[in-house]
Amino acid sequence: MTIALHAFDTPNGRKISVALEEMGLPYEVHVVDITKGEQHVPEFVAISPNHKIPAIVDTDGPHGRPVSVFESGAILIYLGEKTRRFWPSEPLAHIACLEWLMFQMGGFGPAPGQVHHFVALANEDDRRYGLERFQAETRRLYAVMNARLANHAYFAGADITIADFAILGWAWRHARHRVDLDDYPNVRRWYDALMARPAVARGFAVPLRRTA
Ligand SMILES: N[C@@H](CCC(=O)N[C@@H](CS)C(=O)NCC(=O)O)C(=O)O
Repeated sequence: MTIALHAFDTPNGRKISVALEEMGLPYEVHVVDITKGEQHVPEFVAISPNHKIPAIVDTDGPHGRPVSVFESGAILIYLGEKTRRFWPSEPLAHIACLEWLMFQMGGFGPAPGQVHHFVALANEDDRRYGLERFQAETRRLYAVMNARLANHAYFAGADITIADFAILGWAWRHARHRVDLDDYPNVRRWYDALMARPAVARGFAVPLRRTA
């Protein structure tokens, strides 16, 4: 059984490499260089119809047949169900895991992603409104996370879940969206605890970009 991970070196790609490492699943990387338009190649679009990374192909899917999955949240849930790891069965933790996974997919990803876009614009007039709007929203989301982590070790409670991997992928880019984690001490504590895990380090180290 091998899982093919089609991804690039971005927050949404890293969520999945971290989860695969933490779950101990065998996988191989297929780099999809989105800076070169490889997300539009028909073979990739066949498994990711929205033309975006990440996507996976599991040769050992349901009924023992290959299956492809796109959308990082769907991939994390698929892997959680497959392994029964980082995917709590206890009902309250299960609900919390889903809540914080959806929080990431719906907000803490789209908002900092816009900061990454506007920050890169050279023209100050073009960037000002968008940067102010999405930086404010991104910082508001960090404050929400900081409040949650004031009395929970991880987003779904006492244990690490796929919601943490989802949020970590974006928190990993905090400097790029101009957030100082020291302004959010509970997020800082959570971030440092996760980044200290060997499997998380492997998930961030696996090459998702071609060197040559
Ligand atoms: N909701 C999607 C978002 C995926 C996404 O935005 N991927 C970006 C890289 S992080 C991408 O492939 N961008 C290429 C493009 O937009 O052309 C998910 O979570 O999987």
